[in-house]
Amino acid sequence: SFVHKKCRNTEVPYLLSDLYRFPVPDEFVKWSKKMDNYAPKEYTDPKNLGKPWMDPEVSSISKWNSIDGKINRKSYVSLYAFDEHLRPINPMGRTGICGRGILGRWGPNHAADPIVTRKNPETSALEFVAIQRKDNGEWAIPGGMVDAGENVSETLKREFSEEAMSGVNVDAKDLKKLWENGRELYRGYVDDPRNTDNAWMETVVVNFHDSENILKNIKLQAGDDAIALRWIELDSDVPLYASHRHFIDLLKNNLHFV
Ligand code: RP5
Ligand code: MG
Ligand code: MG
Repeated sequence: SFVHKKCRNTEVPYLLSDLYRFPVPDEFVKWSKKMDNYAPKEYTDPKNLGKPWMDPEVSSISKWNSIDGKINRKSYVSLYAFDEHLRPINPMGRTGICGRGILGRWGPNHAADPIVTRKNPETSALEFVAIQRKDNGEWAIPGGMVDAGENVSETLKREFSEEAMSGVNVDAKDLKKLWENGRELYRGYVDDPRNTDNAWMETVVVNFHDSENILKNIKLQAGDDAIALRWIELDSDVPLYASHRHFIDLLKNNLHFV
């Protein structure tokens, strides 16, 4: 069964910090397995405190495991439990660091990942739009966080627009057809390098196939936190961010539409 890995990496410090994760061997990831020497450091990025997208302290949040006004605090994985400080516990197990890290929310941090595909007119290979992330330089699906009060279907389009079309209005650009036939591939946990014992990424992954070659007439361009953009073949083995390789594999097993 699945064991998260990228959020246990002890080779590099935690993103934008000089802190290293406490090493957690594979067989000790599950909380049910006792690990007496487990002593993860506590980290919440000080630069983010007070930002509008940051949660307040746990003591002022009451609607765990539910919809809390405009914020979805439900996990797609399971009901989550709490540690002795009343902080949500990562349902996939130990990560070697506690606190919120660089993430804004305690518990699940919801994102959306649009996989936009085409058949390359010259090579006939199936390709998807990938962006290069500014934070760690890895290639990734152009996804992003669900804003407070936003529907996931809006997040998918907005993030694609911001990161892959440098902010062009996705609806005005005659792109309606592209968004019409989204196919959901995944809904759940992401093995994101930012995850901690108390805060983790979850996402909804939807494939939009450009069967009518609408994007041929539209300028794709890296924007926001993306520093480069390119079409990558589904069959290529370029390393991808977080669980994105898994999401591409799910798509490859679901290609009856082409
Ligand atoms: C990943 O982080 C998700 O799969 C999504 O692609 C991304 C969202 O975070 P940001 O791109 O906003 O940093 O876990
Ligand atoms: Mg974004
Ligand atoms: Mg993003």
